[in-house]
Amino acid sequence: MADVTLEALADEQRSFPPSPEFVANALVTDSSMHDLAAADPEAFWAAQARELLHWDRDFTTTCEWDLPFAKWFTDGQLNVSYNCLDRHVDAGHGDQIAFRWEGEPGDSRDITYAELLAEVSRTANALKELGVVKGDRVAIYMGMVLELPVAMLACARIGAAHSVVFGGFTADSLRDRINDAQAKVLVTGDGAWRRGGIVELKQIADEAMAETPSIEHCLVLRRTEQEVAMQTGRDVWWHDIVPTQSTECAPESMNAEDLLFILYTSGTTGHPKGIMHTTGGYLTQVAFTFKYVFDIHPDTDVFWCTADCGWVTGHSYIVYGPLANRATSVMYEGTPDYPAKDRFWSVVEKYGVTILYTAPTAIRTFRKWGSEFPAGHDLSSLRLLGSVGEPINPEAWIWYSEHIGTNRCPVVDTWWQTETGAIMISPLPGATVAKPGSATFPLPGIGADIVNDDGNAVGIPGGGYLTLTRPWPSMLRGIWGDPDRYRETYWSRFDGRYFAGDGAKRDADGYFWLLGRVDDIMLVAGHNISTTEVESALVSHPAVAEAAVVGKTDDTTGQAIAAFVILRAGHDPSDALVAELRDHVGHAIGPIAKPKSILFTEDLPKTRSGKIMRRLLRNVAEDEALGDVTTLADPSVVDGIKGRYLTTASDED
Ligand code: 6R9
Repeated sequence: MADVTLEALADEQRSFPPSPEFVANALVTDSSMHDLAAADPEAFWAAQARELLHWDRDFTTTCEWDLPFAKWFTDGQLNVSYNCLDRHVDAGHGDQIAFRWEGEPGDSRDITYAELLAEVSRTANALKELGVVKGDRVAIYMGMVLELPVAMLACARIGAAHSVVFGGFTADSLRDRINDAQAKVLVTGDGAWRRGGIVELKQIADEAMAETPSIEHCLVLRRTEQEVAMQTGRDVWWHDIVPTQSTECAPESMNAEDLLFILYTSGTTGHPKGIMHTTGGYLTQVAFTFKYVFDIHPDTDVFWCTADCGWVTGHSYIVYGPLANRATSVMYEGTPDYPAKDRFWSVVEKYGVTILYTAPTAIRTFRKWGSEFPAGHDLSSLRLLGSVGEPINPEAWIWYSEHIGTNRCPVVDTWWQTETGAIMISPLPGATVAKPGSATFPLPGIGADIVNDDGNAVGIPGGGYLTLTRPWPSMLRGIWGDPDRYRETYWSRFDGRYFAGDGAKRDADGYFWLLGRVDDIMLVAGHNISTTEVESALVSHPAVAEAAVVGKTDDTTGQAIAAFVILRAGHDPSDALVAELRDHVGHAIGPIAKPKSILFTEDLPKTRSGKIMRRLLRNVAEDEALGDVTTLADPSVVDGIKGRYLTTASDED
């Protein structure tokens, strides 16, 4: 990969060391943990596994590596729900609040560790009554209600694997996921609140269940209270079967390599991949990263991860990481703009949130709406901020740090994937000097490297493909039912290395910068140009809230850059602004990176987890059919852009 954009950002880099106030109470303040792990990564993980978790039976082997299949702590035994609940209650923390739940309509509920344990045990007994046994799969299709983590933990308690399907997916998506996993029970709700309206979960589930022969029962939670159809013999109300169960349910002692869950990720093509995560290694790395990346002090912190439990971020940092560490977390049911654009900040203020973990798409949207929304609330409880899901543009990082963190809070930009299970590249907030836009360094015990097309390490500085060089405890154990696809997708591109699909570079100081999916990287006049860097250059202009760029076929340069730009409040589209933005990018990166066309738009096509879908913009730019749009959050967005692109996009020069 040519390094045309590599030096460009160098003089814009600013360094943010953690403040002395933060360092004074931080768990990690120097490089000793990195050094310890580097000396013997396996011994390091074995020590973490024993320190952070309770094992019913200790393990004698740490890692068995039969490339591409890894096993961790194989002969150890443990139960995930015991580690998340019972041991804290047994240690006298039963009255500590596990979740401070905020409903979208404004209702709320606190649940203590003791209450959560009781609720999980009752639900586990109810699942047993519905015929679920160890080794079965249970599909969960719910909104962000407390019963969603309860259902996940209930599965873990009895040794059934869960497959959570995001509550915004269609009946077809739900049906395909149920059938692929052969789930026996579906847990859902009557409906879910979304911006004051109801998502008809049960109705959608009924449509899906018309073609899912493996489903024997459907457990239905009442939340939105509209009429729903209940099929006799198959469908059971939660309130009829759960509350009457015993609160005693012995946790099943599981082997470390037993399946904990399947989570489907769409990938770029074809049918979704059921990513498999197992018990001991997953919980070890999730507990470790939650503790040290978020510098958790369980007696005083209030942690809030704004993701949905339908994504891996929700699995690892709403449910398993926080509970394994006996944290108190906020869980919020709704969207950031309901009933008003300050909802997040009112939640932070109401619960005294100390650590906030959200996504760049949200941060860019807040920046677009304007700083008056956070400014109207007391955010002084915050002490640490996190970002996940996409590269965070330096400008968005700085806005987050200034307007949400009021220049006091470190920002941790955390790189990881559904497949990695837990955070892989991230600052340790009390020890790492941050640079806005860089995820900084691999965590202790993680091996990451950047290679070129031939698979050779590119050195420092240098750019190319991000790879992982050795197995890690929470790595995916495969794709459900498809070992060949597992090998082919992740382990065939570079010999002996895991290929993440992301481009990356290291600057002269060795900091990692994620450059976007390699499928999106543009080839202009023989130079590889990363989408992330051009988008970040656009976002660094004061008029720009958000930008997406794609390569479009061009007679002279092979590909030319087509940009789609959302303006910040108070700025209007004009030809003069197009020229100004092109110059701005040329100045920031180099003339070769200037977008050939710029289209102003109100919205961009995004996945339901907020990632920009550049593939669809590429189709628009090339005037091609759109292809698969099932993972799109709002399909009308692309049609809108398409109509305007074909009539107004002016190819300059
Ligand atoms: C956790 C999650 C994974 C892909 C990943 C990368 C992008 C996530 C990022 C980031 C740059 C970060 N990504 N975090 N890119 N910086 N801090 O998002 O999992 O939904 O599987 O997506 O997201 O492209 O490969 P998942």
